[in-house]
Amino acid sequence: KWKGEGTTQNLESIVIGRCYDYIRIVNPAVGEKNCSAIWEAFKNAFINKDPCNILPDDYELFINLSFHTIPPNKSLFWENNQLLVNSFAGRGRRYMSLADTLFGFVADYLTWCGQANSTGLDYESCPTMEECENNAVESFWRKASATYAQHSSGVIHVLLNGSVVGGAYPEPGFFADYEIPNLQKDKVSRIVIWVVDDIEGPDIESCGTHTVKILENRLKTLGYDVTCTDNYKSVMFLLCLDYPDDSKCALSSSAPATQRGPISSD
Ligand code: ENP
Repeated sequence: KWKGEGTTQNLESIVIGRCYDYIRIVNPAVGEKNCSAIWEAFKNAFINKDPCNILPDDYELFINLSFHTIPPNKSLFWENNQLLVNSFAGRGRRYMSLADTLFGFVADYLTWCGQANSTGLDYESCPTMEECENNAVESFWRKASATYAQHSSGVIHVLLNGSVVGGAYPEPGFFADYEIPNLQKDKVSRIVIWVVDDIEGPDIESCGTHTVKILENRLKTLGYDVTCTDNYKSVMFLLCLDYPDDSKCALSSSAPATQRGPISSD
């Protein structure tokens, strides 16, 4: 009856399995967590309720049970480049995006919803944002985003896509609406913005232009120390893995000489 995809099959096994994978293998530093209680709290946020009347705070217990601290200088916010962020973050090894925290990890790429007057999940269809914004998935990410931003500290990183038409910094968007407002000014030392174009994509936005300029101005007005870099090299190297022959991926021919530096006397 809804326009969106239904609940992911085997949701319970996936959430509980991902929880154990996270606490035992991906990031044991978070310590002991009760994965079955985390699943129950997750499910109780939306089962037996009108699927269009789920609020972020319905996930409060889920967040309390799955919460852990986020290492300083490791937060990575983003828009419009989920796959790139997944590999760049390296499951928390390089950066810890929301999907690399336990509370984001268990839900990443999944769909879920319940139904009024039934304790069952709806595997046929779930409401889209157009049908109602207070749906189970949207409210989950609103709560998770706000929590993630509140607990981010040190140098904050933001990876934006300079090749998208709708704006590298979309408004409305999770970063604009739930993350920036929840950053704790006294815990954040600096905000580093990276605007990276797709290798074969157009260069629509850059630091200092269009929506990136709007973002830079907003953050500066809020009192943050902001820097912005176009086509940050580390991210480019990762993208270039799939386009080794593209001209944007050529390693500069002067590089070896530069690296060798001045002729040494020994
Ligand atoms: P999209 O639309 O590119 O990608 C949405 C996909 O990313 C969904 O599969 C979603 O899982 C998963 N996902 C991972 N983290 C988030 C998330 N954090 N979030 C919403 N979906 C997330 O991404 P969006 O909607 O623009 O969100 C980007 C936001 O993520 C940025 O604000 C960034 O800073 C933040 P599922 O379960 O829905 O399939 C917050 C909102 O980390």
